[in-house]
Amino acid sequence: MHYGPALSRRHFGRPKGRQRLPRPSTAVETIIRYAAIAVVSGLGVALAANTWESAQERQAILDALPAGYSYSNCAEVRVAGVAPIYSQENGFSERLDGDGDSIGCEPYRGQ
Ligand SMILES: [Ca+2]
Repeated sequence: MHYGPALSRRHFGRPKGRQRLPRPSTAVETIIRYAAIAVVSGLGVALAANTWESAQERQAILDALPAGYSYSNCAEVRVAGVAPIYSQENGFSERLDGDGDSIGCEPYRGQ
């Protein structure tokens, strides 16, 4: 019986120096990969811009408060869209901060 190269290889493993390299990406795969990265990056930028805009609007609301004004309660703070409100900000009052951590009207505290 004759043992050919195929059988020898099966018995002794893959010959060294002939290991298969990963297939290089095709141009289409590369384009798709970069397009996906671009889309995800774009969403991130949009989200950051939106967050930044919201922060600007919130600050504008606080800046527009009359001097010395503070919100009566957290319902008012939330309706104004500025909750939570911090101790150094316009409109803050200690009555908005039941637990005294300098943050008024935190979510889920039942205030
Ligand atoms: Ca607090």
